[in-house]
Amino acid sequence: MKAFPEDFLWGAATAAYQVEGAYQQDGKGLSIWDIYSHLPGTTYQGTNGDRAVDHYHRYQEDVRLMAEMGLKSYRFSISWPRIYPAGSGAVNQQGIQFYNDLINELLKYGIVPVATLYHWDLPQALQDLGGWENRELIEQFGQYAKTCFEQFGDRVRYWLTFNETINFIMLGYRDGVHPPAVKEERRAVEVSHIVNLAHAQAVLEYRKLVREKSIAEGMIGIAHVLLTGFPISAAEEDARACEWYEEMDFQWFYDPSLHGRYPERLLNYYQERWQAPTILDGDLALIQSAPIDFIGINYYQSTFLAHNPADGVGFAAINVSGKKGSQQESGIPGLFKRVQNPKVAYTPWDWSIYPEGLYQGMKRIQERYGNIPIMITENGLGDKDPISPSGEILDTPRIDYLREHVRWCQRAIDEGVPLFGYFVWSFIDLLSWLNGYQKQYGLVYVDHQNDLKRVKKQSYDWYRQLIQSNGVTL
Ligand code: BGP
Repeated sequence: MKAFPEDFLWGAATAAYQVEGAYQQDGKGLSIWDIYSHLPGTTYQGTNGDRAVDHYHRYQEDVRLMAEMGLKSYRFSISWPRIYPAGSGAVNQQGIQFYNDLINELLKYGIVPVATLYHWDLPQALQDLGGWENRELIEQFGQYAKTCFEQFGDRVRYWLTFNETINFIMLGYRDGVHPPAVKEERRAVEVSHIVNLAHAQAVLEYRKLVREKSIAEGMIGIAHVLLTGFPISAAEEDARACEWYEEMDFQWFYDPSLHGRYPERLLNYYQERWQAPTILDGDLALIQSAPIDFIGINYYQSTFLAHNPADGVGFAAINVSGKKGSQQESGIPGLFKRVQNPKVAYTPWDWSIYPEGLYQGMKRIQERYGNIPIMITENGLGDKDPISPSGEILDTPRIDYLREHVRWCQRAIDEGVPLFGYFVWSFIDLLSWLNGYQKQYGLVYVDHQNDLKRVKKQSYDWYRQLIQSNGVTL
């Protein structure tokens, strides 16, 4: 294969709650996940991030492993309650210190830091004030973002405001399986608007600091899920179902970030059905005033859609027995339903393996939003990796998965898609929100029976070679 662009960012990603641990250490406040995961029956076998993989204490070893792999970039998230234990007010200097140390360690090896401000761990203190349903969070998030830009913006040049707004909103407020465990779609729709305003506020804070030359100019964006939709058949009614799905799961989240508005048909649908979201004077102007520099996309799977009669299926209950987001038989009566595609392979968690969907999704982004630079902020395979008698972690299915997706990336670049980075989810085996430690994504294995010892997987070596050859070994 031919080489990728010279400065292509080959990376890997994690998120604070899933790796750090030290959940009550050095002044950190509690997050909604610290509370929620301790409630009975919320996560797989009661697993939580109290200790996670102890990255907080082992970050130097982890960064060394990244450097040895030749990683060009590392995406991590900043824990809001580590910076502001009470959500706002006093800054926790030890929290600042930790991220300063991590960033400096990365830079020591020439690894480019990419920081996400919100990967779902809201300070519990802010949840107690109503969480994302309270408009005060727009200001609070802006303030938290500003603090991060001021503290780290001299060294961090790539920023993501939010990770996957669709997931923490829909799983948290519609399906009730993430905190705050609400099951009211109307409230999910309200929250999606408030979160868009908070995102815009953070982008404006960033622009202001850059304008004032308080920090160097970098790029700011948001990471959205890409769940490319395909009609299951050539039937007209399945195509219409797919259009509705794309509006709900794709455009509703991407349009405000990239067009500064909501898709009209769906906005009318929500207004009629839920009288939501409540859009106040000035809201849309705020969203419009904050264009982003790049879009982050998290791609794992595609979705196949079929027509759903008015008395059809509702949302699938997402359980904690190990399967999150099983695509079968969930949907909206009258609009669409998700179905399994018999021609496509599925992971043990029923996620479709469809590398072409990544390419098609990027083409759709380009078609709808023009040449916005794209960073693939997550892509990876959740699996149970066997271990050989000699202790080797056998994860060739992960290598196959990654290779095929990277191939489609190359084709997209060849055809003019402005893709500039690719981040494997995840750098290391970490806590899967609802699935504990049994659903592995990492290039590095963590032995929970042996003091969290790190072991390189086959995929670690494969990725190292890929990076070294800049894609040529494909
Ligand atoms: C994304 C999240 C990640 C990660 C990944 C895998 O939605 O941004 O944090 O968890 O999905 O999901 P899971 O662990 O549920 O398999």
